[in-house]
Formats: sequence, C-alpha cells, structure tokens
Amino acid sequence: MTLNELNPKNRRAADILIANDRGGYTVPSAKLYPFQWNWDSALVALGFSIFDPDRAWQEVESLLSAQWDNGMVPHIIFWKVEKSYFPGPDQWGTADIAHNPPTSGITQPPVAATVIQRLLAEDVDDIDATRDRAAKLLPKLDRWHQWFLDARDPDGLGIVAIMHPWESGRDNLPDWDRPLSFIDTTGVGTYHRRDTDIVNEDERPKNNDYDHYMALVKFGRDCNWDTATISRDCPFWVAEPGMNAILRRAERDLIAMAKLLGMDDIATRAASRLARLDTGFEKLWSDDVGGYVTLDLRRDEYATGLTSGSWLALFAGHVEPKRAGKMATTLSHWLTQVDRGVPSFDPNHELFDSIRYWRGPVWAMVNWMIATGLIEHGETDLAERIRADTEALIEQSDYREYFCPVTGRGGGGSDFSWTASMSLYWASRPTGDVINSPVLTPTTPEQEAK
Ligand code: 9WN
Repeated sequence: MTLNELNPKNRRAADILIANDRGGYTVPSAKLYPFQWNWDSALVALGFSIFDPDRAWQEVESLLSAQWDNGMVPHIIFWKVEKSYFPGPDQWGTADIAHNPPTSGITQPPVAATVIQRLLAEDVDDIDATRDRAAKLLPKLDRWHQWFLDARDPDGLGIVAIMHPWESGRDNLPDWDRPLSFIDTTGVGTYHRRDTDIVNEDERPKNNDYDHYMALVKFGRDCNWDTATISRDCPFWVAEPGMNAILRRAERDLIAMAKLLGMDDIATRAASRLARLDTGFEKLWSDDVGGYVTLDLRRDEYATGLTSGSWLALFAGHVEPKRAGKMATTLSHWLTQVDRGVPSFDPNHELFDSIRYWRGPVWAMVNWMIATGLIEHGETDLAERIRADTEALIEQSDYREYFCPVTGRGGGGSDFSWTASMSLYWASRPTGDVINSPVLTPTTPEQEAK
C-alpha cells in the first residue's frame, strides 16, 4: 500500500512516523526521546512496513548496526548530540566500547527477530532481495541472543536476568521496588532530570526511583560494563517474564527464518538456546500469585503481582491448554476492573497506579504482543477486545505514549512512534487480517516438531 492509499486515520499515523524519522532511524517521540531506542525501533519497523517496506528494513538494519563486539545490541543509540535527554553518553561512559556512535550500556527486550520474521513473511515483489537482506541480519540476531545467555544467564538457569529496570523496557514496575530498595544510592550525587521538564511529574517515575537508576548506571560504568562483574556483583539482578517471553519468541522466530534461508548452524544454535529457555521459564511460575511473575535472583524472592509481562507467556510459545485457559480467565477478570485494557500492572493490587508510567497504564505495543499470543492459543474474542480497546484509546486520546486504563486519558510523550506504528500495523485492522497474516512461526508442539 502506498502512502496516498492510506485512509485519513492511518495517514496521520504514517505522518507521525515520517516526522519522527531522522534518516534511517526513528526517534520514539521528538522532544522526550530524541535518539534511537532498541525495542521502539523494532516495533516501529512494523508500521513502516505498511507503506514503505524498504524503510522498515532500514530501521532494523540501523538498530543492529550498533551491536557491540560482545554481541549486545544497546538500548539507546546516541546518533546525534542532543542535550534534552538524561542520562546521555557521558553518564553511560561507553565511548571506548561502543565505537561510534556512543550508546547506553544495557540492552532491551529483543523483539527485533520477531519483527524481521514478519518483514520477511510479507508478500513482496523481489523475494530474493528481501531474503538477502534478512540473511545479513540473522548472524547479528544469533550473536545477540547468545549474549543474553552468556551475559545474563551465566549459571545456566534458563532465565535471563536484567541488571537495570530499563533493560526490561518497563521502567518503574512495582516489581522493582523491593529489589531496588537494597541498593546504596549515596554515590549518585546531584543531577538534573530532563523528562519532568517535558512531562507531568505524576506520569513519570519518582526521584527516588531515578536515584536507584543512576546508581545502577554508575555501577555499570565503574566496571566498564564488564558482563562477568555485572552478573557476579550487580546489586540488581532480577528475572522477569516479559523479557524472557520476548526472548523465547525471538528464538522461535529466528529458527523459522534460519530454516527458511538454509542457515542451519543458526537454526541449531537457536534451538538449543530455546530448549534451555523454555525449561527455565517455568521457574517464573508462582502458585501463590497464580501466574508468571518476576523473580529476584539475589534473594530468591517472587514478586507479589501479575504484570502485563505475565501474559506474554502466551506470546513466547505454546502454553498447555489448561494453563492458557486459566490465564485467559484471569486476564478477562482484569478487564472487568478497568474501562480499557490491558493495564501494565494488576488493577486489584494495592500498588496499582492508573497513570504513573508502568504501574498501571496501557501500552499499545504490549497489547499487540498479548493479543498475538491469545490468537495463537485460540482466544480470539479476548484478542479482539484488546485490539478494539487499543483502537478506542488512540481514537479518544491520540497517539500518546500510553493510556490510563480507567479514564482513557493519554500520558507521557505525544505523537509517539510505537503507538502510531501499532495503530497502522494492527489496532486499526480487524482481527481477521491479523489471523490471516503470513506468519511462519509454528505455534503448536506438533508444528514445531516438523
Ligand atoms: C529509558 C523510549 C523508552 C522505552 C521504554 C520506556 C521509556 C526510557 C525513559 O522510554 O524508557 O529507557 O527515559 O523513561 O519505559 O520502554 O523504550 O520510548
């Protein structure tokens, strides 16, 4: 579809992506986030794929071009000097490691493989050129996914840890409160946050959270982002279902692509990693909470609430029908507690906060992943409710960073890239379209065995 063929609503979403395009990469939101962010970029490529497939490929190519020598793909790439965001390159101190341009020192959920697999499955004129493009990216994905196990699961538990809340992409989730409370923040010093110059304070993490974020940035910088030191000594070392589910899905999608492209070594390595991750994921199940929850690996302590990341178990791979049904029932119950879903945190929990960032609000791209997992488990009505809720929230409050599940009010940044992208790619399309989209990844054990 060309730009001119889009209906007015989709045209406006496309115009947001075009306005946020900085030439080969897209900023999440012009003022608030003026660089390339990892999972934002991957998800934004899906929106571009609707009207400019070449630009969609460029987005993932520029992201993966910033890969470190050790395989990590960083969470922010500072392509240009820009003072409006804190913490910038000086605080991360990666100039010697990241070559050029500087980057942050941590990663983010590796949704890129899933996105590339979808770009590859699109019906295009020149299939050979598209396959060549994908074939160049697969070794990078393979190295990044391997980095996750080497750097973030050196003990072979089958669950990868995060060393900073920002690695999860869900910055101030209540799950981090207790693990963060053990961190000494005395060496952090004074600094000036930039986010609260742009966005209301009640929509952002609190200053106390920021002190802890900066203490962890300092820890990483002081050890020069050495992965062995981080896994051994980092005071924050937590495994959470969102990151682990997205990585499992990414491995599955990488295997599908590698098989299609005849890259057997990559398929074999990814399958072996996936077996370890599939088994390990069960460690995140809590009978007490009734779902997959965060585990503080330093204290062997489970979080007390379900989060939107808990539902991503359905996106990760096959969940046996009884458990998948139970999850769908609990999720349906959540949706009776709010006007529009899916809240990022359990709306029945005492720490639920409907407008403060990741402590309650709805995020369009998380909804897409949850709905995809639901469809793959036969829960199409629930998936359709989530799609329709996402579309309605955008209709009511425009392309904001996130939405209040109770009132539908928008929060955080405006003209937000991943919200526009998810609207174009998914929320403004009937579920039937999504079900019939050409996805290669097997979703049942029988298909997987083939
Ligand atoms: C820190 C860009 C990013 C998203 C994250 C979201 C927020 C940054 C911040 O914005 O995080 O990485 O400064 O708050 O939590 O998911 O990738 O949109």
